[in-house]
Amino acid sequence: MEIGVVGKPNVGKSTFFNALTLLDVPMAPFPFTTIAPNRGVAAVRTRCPHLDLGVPCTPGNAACVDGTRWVPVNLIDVPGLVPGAHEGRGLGHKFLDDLRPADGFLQVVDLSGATDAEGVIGAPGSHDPAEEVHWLEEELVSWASEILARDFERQARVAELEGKAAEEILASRLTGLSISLGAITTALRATGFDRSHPSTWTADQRRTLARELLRTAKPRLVVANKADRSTPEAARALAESLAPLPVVPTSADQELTLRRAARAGLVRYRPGDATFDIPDEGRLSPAQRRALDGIRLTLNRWGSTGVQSALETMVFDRLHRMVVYPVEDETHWTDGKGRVLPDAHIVPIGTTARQLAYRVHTDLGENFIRAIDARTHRALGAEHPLEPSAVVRIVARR
Ligand SMILES: Nc1nc2c(ncn2[C@@H]2O[C@H](COP(=O)(O)OP(=O)(O)OP(=O)(O)O)[C@@H](O)[C@H]2O)c(=O)[nH]1
Ligand SMILES: [Mg+2]
Repeated sequence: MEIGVVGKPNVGKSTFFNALTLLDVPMAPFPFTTIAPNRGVAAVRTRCPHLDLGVPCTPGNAACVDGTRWVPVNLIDVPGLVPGAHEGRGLGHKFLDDLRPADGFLQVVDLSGATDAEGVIGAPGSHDPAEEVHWLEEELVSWASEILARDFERQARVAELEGKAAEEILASRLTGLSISLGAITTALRATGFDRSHPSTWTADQRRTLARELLRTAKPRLVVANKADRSTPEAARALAESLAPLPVVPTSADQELTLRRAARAGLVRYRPGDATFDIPDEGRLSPAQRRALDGIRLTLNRWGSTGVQSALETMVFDRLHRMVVYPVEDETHWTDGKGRVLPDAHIVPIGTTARQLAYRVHTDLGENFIRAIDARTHRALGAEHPLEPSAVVRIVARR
């Protein structure tokens, strides 16, 4: 799974990305600091099932800290997008194409309203962050419409002659865009267009379809950043004007400071926490102390820096994902080497036992006999949808 961090220049995308990945990509108070996409690994939290088993786990892909599993999620930080990006403005065309594999978009905006459409900093409140959410959606729709449009009519006519459904043509046009056939069907139904004659669709209709496809297959969440320079009232007003799009206020800069300070042993802080503590005040410089005082104000006012919760809201609420744990031994919850709960997989809610088998290994999927729920020891058929946090043994023909 991959999530794109998008937005206009200078709103704090790279800071947000660095806070979540603890990488060191360049950040600076001017537009177009990022000129090529950055890829990194963030993590979402979930309660580790080893707490139910009563035996410590031996995590492989996802660290376990005090009973919380940190399950990896890929992030892409792209350069700032400006109005006209889909026509190639500010190299926008290339950056949009870098977002093809993304399953969803976190759009970072400057909640304090100090950043204009080109990323130039002005007075707080001089720009309405809702505006860029609207124009960025139009850029994304234009970009997706163009992908649909290329050679569409000719291909659609050929497909009609061969008796293929519109879904098939769309799926072939959209390969590499991480849009499932299910999402295509849903989007197409929502438009009500004539599915047997796609060659008759107008450019306007294709745009409507592109909009529907993005809505279905690429969920968005608005990260209202620089909250430390704004107010909860401003966040509420933005959320109201953008509803039903979810808005999560953040202070990426402060989350990054906290994570770095925690890594250096200067504070005790777990990402997402509402507080931190300082084991040894004497180790802090006056500047560090001032920064931490400022962060405390944010935490008191907003509950957390919001960064971890923005990512988790995206993964669990917007992308409807859950975490499941395949094991080879349903009694001890171990793999073949005796490791307890070694792997955590993020999968769509509703994933069936056989689908999980395929994810673990194609052979397991093809030779699937049944699965066993390690909590209840009940057998699960191929089409049985798994529960969040399920621990499952897959039984396959050898
Ligand atoms: N006050 C405040 N400043 C922030 C916050 N997050 C980022 N900044 C500052 O905003 C400026 C831009 O940050 P970047 O992370 O480089 O922004 P970007 O969106 O990646 O910018 P481009 O790559 O140029 O598009 C830097 O000076 C950051 O320190 C925040 O939460 N609060
Ligand atoms: Mg950047």
